[in-house]
Amino acid sequence: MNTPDLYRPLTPEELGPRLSAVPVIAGRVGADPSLWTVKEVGDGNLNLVFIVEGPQGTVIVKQALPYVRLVGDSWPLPLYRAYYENHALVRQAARDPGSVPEVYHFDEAQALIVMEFLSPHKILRRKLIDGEKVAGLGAFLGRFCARTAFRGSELSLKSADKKKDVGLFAGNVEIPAITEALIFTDPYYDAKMNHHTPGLDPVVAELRGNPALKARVQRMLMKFASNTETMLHGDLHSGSIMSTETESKVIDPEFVQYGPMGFDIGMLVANFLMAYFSQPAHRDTDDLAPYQDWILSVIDEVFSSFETEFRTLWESERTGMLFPAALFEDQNQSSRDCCDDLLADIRSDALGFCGIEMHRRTLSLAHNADFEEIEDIALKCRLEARNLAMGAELILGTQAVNTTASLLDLARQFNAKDIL
Ligand code: SR1
Ligand code: MG
Repeated sequence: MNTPDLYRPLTPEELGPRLSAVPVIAGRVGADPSLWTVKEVGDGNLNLVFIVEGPQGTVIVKQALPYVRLVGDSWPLPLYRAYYENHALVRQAARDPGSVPEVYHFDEAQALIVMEFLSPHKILRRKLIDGEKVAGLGAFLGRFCARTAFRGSELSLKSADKKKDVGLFAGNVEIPAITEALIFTDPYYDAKMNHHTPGLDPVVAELRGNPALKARVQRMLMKFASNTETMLHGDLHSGSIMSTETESKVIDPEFVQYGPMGFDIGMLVANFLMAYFSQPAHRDTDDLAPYQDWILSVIDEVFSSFETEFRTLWESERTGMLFPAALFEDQNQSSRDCCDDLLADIRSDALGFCGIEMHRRTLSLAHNADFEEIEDIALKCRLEARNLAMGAELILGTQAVNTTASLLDLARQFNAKDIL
């Protein structure tokens, strides 16, 4: 594990000499660090990120800071999260080859990961705000969620291996604690670091004044904290995806933990829905409807590709202790209904997590650029109110949303509603 006394946040000037001594990095970037350019480009909530460019190539260096960058050193955060992120990247690469950046080097003492520089990829959230499309996006993400969910669970892994892995990742305690507070708890009371657009007060008061909603959220938190079905990415939003026009990669799994299978897909869909609801502020009238339709088509693809891939893996890779062939196929009984039931449960969990993520991004500490970049505050308020109201509907489940078509329909209904 980390030796914190050796650690210090590195400057761009220090990185060259340090990394050129690592043969695998010198081989990728060039042997002479005086010919390298190193820029710190991190704009996320937690870490330093450097682009290191040399005559032979470019790499990305991500170094954990001992505190939350978004807040400052008043909120310390353990460096060991880089250790777990490295382990998560290795597992994701094995479970869905090509889906994540390749790791070239991990320096545990410096909490530093050197990895593949993705170019000309852009952060997906930026592309969604800018109205850019990505071919195959939903299919890729649905497959990623299915492969990591299935192959990280006891449907596939040997039970002893999975339990050992749960033990390993259980050490990443402060990171899930962020999610437990910022996502599941803070939005529903007047927590210290919260902020929201002032005009939203009546909608916020309604949410916080609804014990049934808070009870549902707490049940979802219980699942999140206590259910170790599979290894999650843990923070799968559109800022954790980088895309070109035709290719996407998933980055930043430092929120990795074992948790319920529906969590990643629920977070992901929430971020597409928020992109959808924010579009009237980012598009001209002519482009608006077609682009919003495209976002909904991505959600549709995410679910269908998730379910298709999950079913394929169910048929071909069910090698763990769960639903063994000995109980079904070997006795000439189909297990297809078991798979359908499990998928229905995953979808139902996903929609609950989705609604909660939609709430936290407008009420808690960490908001998203989709809404934050809207300068017209009255418009921002109207769009955020639609997002909050749909989130509540998904959490409470008063309307049956058991197909993707009904989910997309619900989004269209809220997109046309004047909540405020
Ligand atoms: C204090 S960290 C805030 C948020 O940033 C990360 O990307 C996670 O989404 C976390 O909830
Ligand atoms: Mg991140």
